[in-house]
Amino acid sequence: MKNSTLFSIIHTICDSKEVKGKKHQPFLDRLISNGHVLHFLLSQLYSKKENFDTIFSEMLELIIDSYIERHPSLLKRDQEKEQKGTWFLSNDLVGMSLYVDRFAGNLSEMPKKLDYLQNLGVNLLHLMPIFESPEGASDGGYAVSNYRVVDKRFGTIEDLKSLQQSLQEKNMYLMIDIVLNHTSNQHEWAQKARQGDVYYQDFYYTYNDRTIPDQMEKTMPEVFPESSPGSFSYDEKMNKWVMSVFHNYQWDLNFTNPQVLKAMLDTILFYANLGVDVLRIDAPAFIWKQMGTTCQNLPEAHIILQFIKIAVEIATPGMAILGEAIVAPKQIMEYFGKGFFTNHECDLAYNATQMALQWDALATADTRNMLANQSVILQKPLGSTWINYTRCHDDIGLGFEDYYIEQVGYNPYLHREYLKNYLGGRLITSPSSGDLFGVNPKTNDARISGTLASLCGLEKAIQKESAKDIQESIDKILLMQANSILLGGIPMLFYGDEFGYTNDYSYLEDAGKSYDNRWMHRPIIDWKKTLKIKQKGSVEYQVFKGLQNLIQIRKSNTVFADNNNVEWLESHNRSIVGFKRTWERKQVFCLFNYSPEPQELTYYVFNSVRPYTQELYNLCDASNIKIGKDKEHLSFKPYQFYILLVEM
Ligand code: OTU
Repeated sequence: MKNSTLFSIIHTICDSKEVKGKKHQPFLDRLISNGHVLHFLLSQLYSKKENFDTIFSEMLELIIDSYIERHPSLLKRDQEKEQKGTWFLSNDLVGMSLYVDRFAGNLSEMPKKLDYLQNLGVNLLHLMPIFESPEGASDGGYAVSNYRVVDKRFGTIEDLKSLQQSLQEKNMYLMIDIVLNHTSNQHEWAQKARQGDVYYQDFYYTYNDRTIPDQMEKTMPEVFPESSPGSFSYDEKMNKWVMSVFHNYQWDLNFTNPQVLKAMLDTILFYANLGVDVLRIDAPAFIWKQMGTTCQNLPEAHIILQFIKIAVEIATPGMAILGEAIVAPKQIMEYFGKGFFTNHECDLAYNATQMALQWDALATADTRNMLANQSVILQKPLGSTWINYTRCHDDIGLGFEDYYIEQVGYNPYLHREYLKNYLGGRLITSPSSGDLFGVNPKTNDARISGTLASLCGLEKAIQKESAKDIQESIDKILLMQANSILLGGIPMLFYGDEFGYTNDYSYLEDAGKSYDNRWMHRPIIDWKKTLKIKQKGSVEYQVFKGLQNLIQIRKSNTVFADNNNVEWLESHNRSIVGFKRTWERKQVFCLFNYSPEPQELTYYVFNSVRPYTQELYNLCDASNIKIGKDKEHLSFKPYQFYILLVEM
């Protein structure tokens, strides 16, 4: 498209909507300078469509309308974020994911819980899906039947708006999901498709017989092999097969249809105008399908994400995008955008590789696999960041590469078997009480369910009434949290973990949940139990206080902001892993002992700072440690960690 043509389209739409003059100049600059990029991205997807020009104009209109609708207070917030530089890299951010109903009852109760969260240090709130979803099975809200109506279980859109207000007043941030890949089969589009409406059948992938589904299933991995085998379901009413990669009630949206992208972009910008600060794009790896492939991580999926990102940058620039791509390590990296689109795809991604590797280290007392994988993880571009976490609402997948397992001398098959047995509750000698999830006998694949505390041994320790084991599990919980809180990126806690909730087996009584053991680690909070965080010496007190202290340390040292300033260390002890973070005139050594035994680390690790100091300041307990001779050792208790500051 010629410049003149593009600019004239943009000016015509803007003029007709009174978007002109000085007041709108920053927006117009963003629109004009990104117009070609939008056009280029969209044309890669749909240029062969007859009505491509109309589609492009409609997308522009949507972007302009969303800007017009943006509330002045949000425009101001956009500006403030812009002035902060890249606001989400800050060491001040700490998040928590929670289910509104299971944590607080409903949305109108949430503002009352903000003091509790702030006291812990949390200032970014991730609400698990709250938009309308069917009453029975709904995959915890990830089967959306209406993207604009808050489910009555949680309250109303007004409740959501007033929660956003309260957050904004307290300088806190809001994160919600857009479930982009699929809708519930109860969504209006699906309902119309089932009634035979061809227009809406084209919103999904529908087939008259099994010919194409059979061919496609040959290369598509199964996501939920136990509860929803295969990737297609038969719908009796429609008398057609429909693609349903996740559960059979979650129908995959057909993004080869530009109307689908338009409708989803519209929703995304609607969420942005609710004041959402971070938008979690659910399952982005799956949004484009092609025969003969795994239907994951395809180039077009990245194009869609880039298109969304550029649209958001123009219309509602304060909203950051988090891509929930839980895929192979190298593939996760691609979601930050490549080449021209570096830092213009997803601003944030889950550090799923690191998360799984911490569990690997905990189960084996061997950190070499974690260390080996850093060469990939450290490729993250400067300007994007990680969500670091030990647990979330999903299972733990052992998605790291076999290559590195071999490199450190293990047999990948046996190594994974061991991890599944140890963490998944199949080994009597293991302190962990988790369970296997998504067991696939065809591929021998399985993931792991269980809360942080139960996987760290607290559940079994309490059953055994062993004070020693209880203490050890608390140490493990804090070790795991410390590792992910101090690494570059935003730490995302999972509700309940902040005071050591063990597995909740009540889901087994609920037919809408019993088929999915991920519910064991999605507890219903008993607020009487949270009072125990004030009882000195209690498990809850120790876990909460320990976490609060770690968060405080992160927040009060800018060295923990994500400036790609992480350097992993050679510890010469396979149980101890550590990294050094450097910023301005400060260096912090973070060192973690993943072993149940005491360990030693030679002072050699600190050689680089000897010219500046003979002492290290331990931020964990405000003590000083003298740097000994090379041949002397710094001692670690089982599962102990150090956070050692040096000023230069
Ligand atoms: C996401 O999950 C959600 O986090 C899950 O809770 C949903 O069930 C799912 O999407 C469907 O909406 O797609 O890219 O083991 O790790 O399904 C990763 C399952 C996803 C999850 C995986 C994940």
